[in-house]
Amino acid sequence: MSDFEIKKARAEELRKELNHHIYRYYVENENDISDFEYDMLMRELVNIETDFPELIAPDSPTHRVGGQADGQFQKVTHTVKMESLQDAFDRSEVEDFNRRVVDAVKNVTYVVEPKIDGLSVSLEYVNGVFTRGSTRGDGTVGEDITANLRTVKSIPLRLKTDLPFIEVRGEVYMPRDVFYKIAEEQEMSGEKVFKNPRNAAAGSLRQKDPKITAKRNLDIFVFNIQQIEGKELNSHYESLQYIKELGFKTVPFFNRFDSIDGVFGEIERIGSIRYTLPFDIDGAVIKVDDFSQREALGSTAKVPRWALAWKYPPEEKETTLLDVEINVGRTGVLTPTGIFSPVILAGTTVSRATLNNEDFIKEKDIRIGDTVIIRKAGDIIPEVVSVVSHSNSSVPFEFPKVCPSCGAPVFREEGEAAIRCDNPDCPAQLLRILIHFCSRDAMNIDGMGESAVVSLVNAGLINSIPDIFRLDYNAVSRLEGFGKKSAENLKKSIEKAMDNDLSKLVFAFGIHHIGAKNAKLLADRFKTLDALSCAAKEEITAIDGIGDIMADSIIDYFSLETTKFMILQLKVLGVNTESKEEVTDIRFEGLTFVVTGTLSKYNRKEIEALIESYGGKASAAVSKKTNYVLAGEAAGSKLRKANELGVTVISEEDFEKMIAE
Ligand code: 0OX
Repeated sequence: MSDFEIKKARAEELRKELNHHIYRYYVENENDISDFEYDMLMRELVNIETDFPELIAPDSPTHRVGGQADGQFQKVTHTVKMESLQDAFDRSEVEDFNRRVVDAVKNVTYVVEPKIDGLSVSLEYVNGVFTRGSTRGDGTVGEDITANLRTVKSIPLRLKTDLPFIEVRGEVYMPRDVFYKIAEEQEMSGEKVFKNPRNAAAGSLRQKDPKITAKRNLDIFVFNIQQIEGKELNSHYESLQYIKELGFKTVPFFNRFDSIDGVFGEIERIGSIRYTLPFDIDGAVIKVDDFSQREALGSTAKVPRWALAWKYPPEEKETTLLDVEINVGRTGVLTPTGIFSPVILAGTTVSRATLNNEDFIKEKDIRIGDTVIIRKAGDIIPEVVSVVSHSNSSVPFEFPKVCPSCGAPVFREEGEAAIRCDNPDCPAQLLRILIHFCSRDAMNIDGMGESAVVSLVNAGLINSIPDIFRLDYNAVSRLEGFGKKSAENLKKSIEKAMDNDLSKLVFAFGIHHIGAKNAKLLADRFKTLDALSCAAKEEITAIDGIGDIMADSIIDYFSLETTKFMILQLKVLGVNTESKEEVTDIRFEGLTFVVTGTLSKYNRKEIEALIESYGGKASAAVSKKTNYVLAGEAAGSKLRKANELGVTVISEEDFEKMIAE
């Protein structure tokens, strides 16, 4: 045997072995080898694939860490529609559904399974190998997210049986503990925080770079066979058992009932364990089991007549309002938070909920000592639903007349629900201002998330915006939770932020009514902070999109002595206060390129990025709409198609001339 043949055989052996361990661990929750042994096997396979890239098979577990970014998601037309479900919110709707079913078919058996709150995807396998994964999209057309789905460890890359073809459907989700961990990390680093596990799963699956998806620890439950060749199945229950045999992780439980009372019992049972599950479910799905009965029932234009989704109402609990805490936000708004006797709600202990504003408290007549009903909106954010009873001694809640942080009088502007403190030196506002200043959409200072800012302010190292740019990094490195390395990294990110474009700085100031988009308009128009800070109202309102209220707010902000002093310090410290006019060359705007074959100077990612940097679109498929096919060495079918359709074919050299012109 040649060296290549030996390596080929070994790579196959390693693939099988690693895929088996991945299945044991991620599907069956069993662990047969140590992490070290696993890493050694994986390293051996990576080495072989690096030496012989032609040995990289579609079912190689090396795809699990995320391959090259594809740039964009291709459209996928689903041969079998990915139908949605009819929802039911009360008992009578389930009874109506059952009546319609039993009127049409005899001796019905239902399968009831939990409804996973994630994202529906389709997985296709040709001869047992995972070939394509796509989103549901609108049910008919979704997007190809194969590279991202390969990183989901419980999705088998090769099935246990080499069926000619199978397409299954499942729900990709993020386990709740993973979501809380990622949300905490996002909060720490000042990034935008995912709202709930479902959004987190959606955001992770839509990543352009599969390496990021790979880090998100997504999981899947498979619940349907969309198409199959090479196997006869007669019922849903049978097919769920079969897909389990193929190596998929099926919905965690599915039970059969031959009466609607049995179905109601199961709905209740699932409801009672709902919050003990480590993932979110938003209902239970009731499905007719027998495939021939399903066929007789058929589908409407939108949903199958043989299935129904029972939706659980949000869990509500009674508790006592112990206190109302008033927090002062970045713009000086006082927000009331209710402090309650702790209760477990949707799986976590809740003891705080926002009371929104003065009007909300008045409308519901919420008083300290009240017995209230609370729930979690979208199963995440706690809110007060209603007051059950006032305590004997209770009095209506009075909103404070002075700021709880600085003691300055607070006021409520006409037409606004918010009560504000407008003392620019208010310490509570300072904290919020600093957090906003450093946040991602503002100055984007890595390592200066909320908790870092709080630590630095509490340690007395930062008392104003300019203090950020004169931080004593030795002192930072001695603070708990920082250390030398983090202090060095922080220094680098702050130095980088000093060079930010003016628009970021203007947004970072947190001027009332000025969002990121308006900050950009202002920076583009005035070019320097000096020009903006002494602009006349008419000059400001002359900008399309900026009205009177915003202009007044800008003028008020820049006329404050504290603002003037801050700008002076920022300039002395070397913070950029000018607009960096980016000269963007968009010579390829409106043009679509398809790259095929091997180029001598660029890999696929680099050439596509180059096309896009000039405003062009890099597409994977040749069509009549393609403007240029950039063909390299050994170009194949795409080049043929371009010639057939009469699309202009250019060489790498032609392309370089186009950008050099
Ligand atoms: C779920 C889930 C979603 C199959 C045919 C109609 C709807 N989110 O857990 N959908 C379905 O069924 C599809 N089952 C589920 N368990």
